[in-house]
Amino acid sequence: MAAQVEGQAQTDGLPKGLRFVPGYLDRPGQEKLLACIREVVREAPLYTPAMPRTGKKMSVSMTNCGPLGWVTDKERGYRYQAMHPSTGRHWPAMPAELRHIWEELADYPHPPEACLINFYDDMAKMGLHQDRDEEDFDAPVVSLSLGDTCLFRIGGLFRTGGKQRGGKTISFRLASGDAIVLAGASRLAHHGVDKIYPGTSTLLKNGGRINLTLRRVTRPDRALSA
Ligand code: MD3
Ligand code: FE
Repeated sequence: MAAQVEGQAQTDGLPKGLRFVPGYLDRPGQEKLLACIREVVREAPLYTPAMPRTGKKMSVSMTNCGPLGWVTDKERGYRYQAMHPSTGRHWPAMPAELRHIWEELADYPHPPEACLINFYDDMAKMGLHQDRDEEDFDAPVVSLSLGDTCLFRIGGLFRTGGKQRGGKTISFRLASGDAIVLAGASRLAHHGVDKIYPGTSTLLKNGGRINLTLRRVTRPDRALSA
């Protein structure tokens, strides 16, 4: 891990609870997962979400699989819902492959409820933000990267959130097949994607990057039945 962390201080500011697993999926594993994602996208097409209030479109396109999916629009803002916003259909089921990855990495006794699929073209980025639309922050978030490498940035722990964006951040590259597990203190850290490095992977024929985030949304004791 240290070898892939850029900058002077390789652990300073790195939130506790973040586990970086470079090369978690080998090439055949990446291809198998990509085939699952292609099937999901066929049923639940990628769309470009809009930011709350301003209605400004994100540069990343998205879809989901699993019982719940993360969405945003101008009127209703960030939330989880059971239906795709343009097709009005339920999200496709969580592929077994993804449930297995969660079991291997999450160290959490309940299954994931949402897999957000982000697609980045060469120009796309994601500003610093926290993931706090979930009810259950005790569950980790598990992220998998496919395709072109990106420059990922993460800050320290901001207990109350929102007010300390000036704090130190560290940046490192996420390449195809890399996994990150965000547990404990790192679960509420600010993070974002500053840029994509075009042409760094041959996995996606037309280039770009896919990020999958596996998430628990509801508290297990109040879980929706699937
Ligand atoms: C740190 N996605 O979908 S993945 C997101 O590469 C998101 O598409 C980025 O941020 C991407 O919300 C980053 C790594 C990641 C995911 C969730 C986190 C880092 C996180 C949740 C809390 C802290
Ligand atoms: Fe996020």
